[in-house]
Amino acid sequence: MRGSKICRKTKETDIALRLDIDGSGQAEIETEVQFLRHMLDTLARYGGFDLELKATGDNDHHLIEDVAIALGTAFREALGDVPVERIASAMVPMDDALVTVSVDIIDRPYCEVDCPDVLYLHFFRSFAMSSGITLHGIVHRGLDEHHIIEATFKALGTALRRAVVPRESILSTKDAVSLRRE
Ligand SMILES: [Mn+2]
Repeated sequence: MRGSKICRKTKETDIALRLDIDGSGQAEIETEVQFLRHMLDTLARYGGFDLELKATGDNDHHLIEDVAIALGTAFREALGDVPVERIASAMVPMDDALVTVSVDIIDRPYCEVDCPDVLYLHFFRSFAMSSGITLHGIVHRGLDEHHIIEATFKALGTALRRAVVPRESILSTKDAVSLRRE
């Protein structure tokens, strides 16, 4: 099992997180923001990750940002040095919304995601920066913000599930690219 545990406590937030990348999509999430719970549950389910999270914060911005940082850090640690498929995409429809997410699991943190909500845009950016992945998200169409954000989390989970599949050798024209900071 590729997994990791993170405890992250600041004056603003208190987060305990356990992530198993080779899980079965089970999430146990305790936090006061109902929509964040719903999105993390969606991410875990579509990603095939097992995720346990307890998080409190002094406001929604700090909570959502720090959960994303903890999750990204856990993701990076859980992957370790095992070569993976790296690049994957998923296009996900959800009622009126149609969203594509593409990821590259490589130490080139970048985030360009269309997101109608600034807090969840912050989530995606913080996740990309702390995990080190390249993350793009395109909203092809959509009317309902909830559907657009939820479709983006489904697409992110699906793309990550495809990208973390182990492979025999490292996919790169460079030599070994390690995700671990030495
Ligand atoms: Mn912030």
